[in-house]
Amino acid sequence: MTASTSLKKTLASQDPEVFASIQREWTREEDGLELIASENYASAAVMETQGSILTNKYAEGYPGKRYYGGCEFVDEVEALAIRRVCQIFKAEAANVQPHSGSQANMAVYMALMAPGDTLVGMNLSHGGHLTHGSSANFSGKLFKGISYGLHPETHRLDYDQIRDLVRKERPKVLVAGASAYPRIIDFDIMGQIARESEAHLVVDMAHIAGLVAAGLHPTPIPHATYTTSTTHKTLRGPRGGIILCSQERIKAANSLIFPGIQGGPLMHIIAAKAVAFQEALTPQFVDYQKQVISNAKSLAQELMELGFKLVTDGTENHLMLVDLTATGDGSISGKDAETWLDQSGITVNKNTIPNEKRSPFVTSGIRIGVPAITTRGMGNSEMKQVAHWIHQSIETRGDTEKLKKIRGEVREMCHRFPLYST
Ligand code: DSN
Repeated sequence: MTASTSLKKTLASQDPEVFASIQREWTREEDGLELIASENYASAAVMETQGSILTNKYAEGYPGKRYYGGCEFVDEVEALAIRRVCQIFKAEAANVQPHSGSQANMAVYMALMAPGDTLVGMNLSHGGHLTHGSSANFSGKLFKGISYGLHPETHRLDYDQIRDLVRKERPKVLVAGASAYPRIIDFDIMGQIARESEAHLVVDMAHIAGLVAAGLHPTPIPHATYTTSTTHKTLRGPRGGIILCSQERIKAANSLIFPGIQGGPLMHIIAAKAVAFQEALTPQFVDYQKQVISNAKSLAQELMELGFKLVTDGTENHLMLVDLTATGDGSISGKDAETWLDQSGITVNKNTIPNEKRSPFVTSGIRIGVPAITTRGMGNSEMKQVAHWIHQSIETRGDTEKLKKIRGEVREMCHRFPLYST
């Protein structure tokens, strides 16, 4: 038995409590429909790398320029990760050390702004992200966060309104990107709007990075001063962040990540990013992303045929937003739907919708994404079934017996699509 195989067998005997929680989570993921738009199933190779011996190594600095000895092998994996991610996105330079998307955003903001400078980003309640200038987040505390919303009728980005706002506020940074927007974002126009007002465009492509990698969503790279992303959503890698930019801009980003805001890089995660990036360079990955878009369209279509109202009446990416104010008498909240669906083995998150009247803890919508169920092999015909289960679960209005019955059917279908075959 090698050292690495014997390591795998130690947890159950050494720490049965943690082991049991992991087993329960395994069963939950295996038995249920994971429809959280930001989640996915990393490959076995990615997970194996995350659990590797590289977790032991301190490597503050960058390949070839570390503050510790013994970095020759972690240098190799970090250089591989950088090379592969630049190849995927046709970027000149990359930093693969951000522990998260949030830290990637913090670094690029600090590279471009001083405290108190103005940042314009998408309103959180319209589908933006906390790190795009929310007052609850560092981005709205260190900087003056001003937000743009969606067009009040079309619920799409209103580029004229964004241009007017940027002209008026003269921000240092305009942020494009969203965590709950079902349509293509025009990065070309966003770049023009930023440049016209001498602002920098920062694109946070965390949600759509996999689609961009596959050439199925327009790339932000030529338009943005910095592009950031997480690596675990549609990109399907380990949990973490990246920054992409030109050669000219990488020095500032590097020194903001380390020593600016982070200490030692997570070398086991960086190695796992390299593994995921290699996966993203395969034709199978492009096929997967095509299926993600196709599944999202099928699910959206079926939900609409069942009478649900979707924000913007459809989707062009991996997610959709159900506006529950148009369901029945409008009394069902996002929180109700999330709870009932959970009891059916269908995991979604409650989500604010444009012109939201309820609190973010209750909301009037749910966000549904298909990256995870597409990874496990489900296709267009399964999407129709999923739509019916969502409809039936909400129709039960919380009847536990009916929800239990749906849960059994969901489990049965999930077992036909095992998560990991080994
Ligand atoms: N929490 C992520 C999401 O669900 O969209 C964004 O960081």
